[in-house]
Amino acid sequence: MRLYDYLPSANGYKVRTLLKQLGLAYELVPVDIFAGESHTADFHAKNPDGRIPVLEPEPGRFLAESNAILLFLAEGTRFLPEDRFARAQVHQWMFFEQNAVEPNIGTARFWLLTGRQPPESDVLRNRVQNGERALAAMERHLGRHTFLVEERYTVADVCLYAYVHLAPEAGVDLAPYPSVRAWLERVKAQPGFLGPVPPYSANARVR
Ligand SMILES: N[C@@H](CCC(=O)N[C@@H](CS)C(=O)NCC(=O)O)C(=O)O
Repeated sequence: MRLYDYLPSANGYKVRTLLKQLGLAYELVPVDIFAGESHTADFHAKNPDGRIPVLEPEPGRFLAESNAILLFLAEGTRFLPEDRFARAQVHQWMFFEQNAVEPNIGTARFWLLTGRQPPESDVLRNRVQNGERALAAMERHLGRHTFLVEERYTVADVCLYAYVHLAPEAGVDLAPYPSVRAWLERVKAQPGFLGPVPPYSANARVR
């Protein structure tokens, strides 16, 4: 199994976390997305969208979209409930992540850390506000639950942890969300958790 990835990506981090927690061996193929390596004809044949992460579970078969990869890997394991409704709740949180968390906290972090937007810009502030709204939703839920689904650690927690724990790097303060902070600690304490997300490479910066 191969994973095409750029290590500072939190989308890739989700996948690498689950691979480690499942004890699955894989070959990491580094892709320098800031040198255009994800927009070659060869890479577009793996993911027409030209983004990492991409999993090659067997030679010549490619799967993109971090959450699709997570669900593929989690199938038949303790990370994905069998009950239909509980599975749908896992999907609910993973759709929420791609809709409300990643485009706001993830994009604000990317812009800030790579100099693509100044902290005071209106577009950045808008992403920060939407990120805060997402964290407020999680706070309401996690005030009553230990994990996102069924009071147990699932692939939804692996997924949401990736960008939520990086919120401060996006200019989003986690102080107003004590239940989210307590949940982050519970997730981080899971056996086999990965260390920190590596910093962006120098070629990611525009100024
Ligand atoms: N929704 C996708 C987003 C993937 C994504 O945005 N990947 C970024 C790195 S975090 C990338 O490869 N960017 C390169 C590009 O857009 O050219 C996922 O969850 O996998």
